Amino acid sequence: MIVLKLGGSVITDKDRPETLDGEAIEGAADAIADALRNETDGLADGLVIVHGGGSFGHHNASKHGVSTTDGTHDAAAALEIHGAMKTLNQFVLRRLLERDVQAVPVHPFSAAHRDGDGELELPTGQLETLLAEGFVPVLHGDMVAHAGAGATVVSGDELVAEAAHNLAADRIGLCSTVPGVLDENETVIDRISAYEDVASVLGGSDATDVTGGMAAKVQALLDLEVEASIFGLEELESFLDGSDAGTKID
Ligand code: IP8
Repeated sequence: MIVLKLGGSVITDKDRPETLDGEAIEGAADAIADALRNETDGLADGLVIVHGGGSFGHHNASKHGVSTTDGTHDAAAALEIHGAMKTLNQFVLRRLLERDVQAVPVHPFSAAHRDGDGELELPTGQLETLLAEGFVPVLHGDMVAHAGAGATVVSGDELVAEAAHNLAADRIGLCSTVPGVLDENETVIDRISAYEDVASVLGGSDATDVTGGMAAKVQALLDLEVEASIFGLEELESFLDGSDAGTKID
């Protein structure tokens, strides 16, 4: 089983509020539909898709001062952020459905929560049942109930890590705007096994991103037992095929 994240910056124009990157989202949907049709390696037990926010959700969260740690008790603020993410989710679902991918939404606000230590809890019964029934669950960065903090943001990356761990995924793919993790010469690093090896070259995200950039992604993936890859959209097909794509993190 594969957990695939479509980066928010890949499928949206991150510099213009609530704007899709139509070509990118269509390209991603094509690659996913082809892989499922051809039953490529690793997809026999299904596919879970998670997408980020990009130009949806992040600016709403910034406006309300909400992050993964700073919460809100204002339901209107929570709904505005959740609503933006649901809008993007609908766009993604529609592109997949047009290609006969049996994609259905799973909204984390209605499924997950954080405990008093901020730890994310994502129950798996719903995902397991959807997978067993042949659906492709599509989750997204969202708001979640947070004990002691109201509601906070949950990032797509956190959901990927939690879903992959709980469902014992075979592989994780993070489809990003860059072809992999880059070294100081802008060359893709083939493999990362320890954070110290890359600490000096990893910076934050350029645009507004309340949930962290490449450093946070690599750290979270290193903490997991599951093999992960970070790659660009042009390598999504290879990743789904089971071939090497971008940077492998294990
Ligand atoms: O783009 C964040 O998801 P991400 C979603 O995966 C919100 O960090 C609500 C800002």
